[in-house]
Amino acid sequence: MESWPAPNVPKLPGAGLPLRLYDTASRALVPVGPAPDATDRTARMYVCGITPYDATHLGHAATYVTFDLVYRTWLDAGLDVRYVQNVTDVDDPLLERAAALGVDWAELGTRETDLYRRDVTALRILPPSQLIGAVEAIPQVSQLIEVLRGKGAVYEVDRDLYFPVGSDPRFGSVAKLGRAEMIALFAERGGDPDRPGKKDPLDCLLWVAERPDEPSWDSPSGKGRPGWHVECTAIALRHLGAGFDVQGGGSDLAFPHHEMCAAEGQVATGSYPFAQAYVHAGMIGLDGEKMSKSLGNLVLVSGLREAGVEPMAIRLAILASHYRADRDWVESAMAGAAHRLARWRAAVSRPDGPAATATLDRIRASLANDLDTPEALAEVDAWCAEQETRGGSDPAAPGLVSRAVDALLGIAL
Ligand code: 5CA
Ligand code: ZN
Repeated sequence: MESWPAPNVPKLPGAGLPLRLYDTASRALVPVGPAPDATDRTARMYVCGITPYDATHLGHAATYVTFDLVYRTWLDAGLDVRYVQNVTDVDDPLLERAAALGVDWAELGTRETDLYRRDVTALRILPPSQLIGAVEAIPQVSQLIEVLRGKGAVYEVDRDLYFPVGSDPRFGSVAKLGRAEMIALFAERGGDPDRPGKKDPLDCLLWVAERPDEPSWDSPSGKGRPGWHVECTAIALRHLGAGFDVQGGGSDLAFPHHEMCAAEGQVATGSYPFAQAYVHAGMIGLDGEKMSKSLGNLVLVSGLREAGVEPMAIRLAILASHYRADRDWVESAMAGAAHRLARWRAAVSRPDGPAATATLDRIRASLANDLDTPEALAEVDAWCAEQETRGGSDPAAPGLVSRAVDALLGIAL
């Protein structure tokens, strides 16, 4: 499907550093992207996209800003980036929401996806190389199910098709949870551990057979629609290939979603790992609860924009804390971010200032170290403080800071 317009990314002198990120599977900081001596200079990333029924709340925004920084850091290091994102434009939560609202599911999906495009454009998030809807990926999903069937990794329960997690000896290696915890999270996050007829409570749906009043498509498995996890497995394998560099999303996706994607992908291709690293952003909450439509505690990017909040201040507020921290959205963060933005703008609008090459080096080092944005912001603050107190005589410095903040943090001053 159509992506969104790309903001300009200014060129910076020199080159950025190789990026290290925290990998959920190995529970350690690992280098991500091609090794410095690799001949293929393309970094490959898949980030789980929205289910278009409650876009775009600040939790979504924080997660996509996080992976936007991964993209920008890779570009700065001189890499090519192939970035794929999906839109889950058919799935139970979307169909349920559409039914509750009395609107057509496809219309709801289109409307919310359009709103998402506008919000991420305003936040200066770089568009993925490909934005792929679940509906348009149905041929790839069907194909993948046939491959799994050929490996004996598909069975039927009342016409629905399931993936037996036991077919992957590495199942569990992404989130590394105990069985009781896996079953509890599976039930909480869209799974059906108690359905009679399943071989293992954790087996996940691959194909939902046609149901009354629900959309369905033809496939070798009969009429129906894709299950959730296999959508991302199929899109990632088709557009990035097995063993791509980063699978990303919020931490709510580590289990079951990324675990299931990995298991399906590993069984289908016979190779391990499905992704080199699994990177997860913390949850944004409000008053101690995860932000989500079901809890009715959403702060929408579009709502803030309508209230006159500048998108760059929203972005700066997100960057003020580390991406992996679960955190509450607090009203006061916006005031702090607006103040910081005004201060940065004043500092770079002078004709000269203190030399900024070392500031650029330190911003690069902070980002390369698991996207330490609080540290990166502190470096810009420090340069501004110097500008305010002593000033400087380097006519190139304000422009360099402005371009660094734009290229690396996505903040247009
Ligand atoms: N369509 C699936 C992924 S294939 C999905 O999870 N959609 S979503 O709309 O629920 O979430 C979209 C992205 O935002 C996911 O990466 C999810 O992990 C992330 N996300 C959802 N809620 C929050 C939150 N409160 N804080 C941070 N990230 C969130
Ligand atoms: Zn996904």
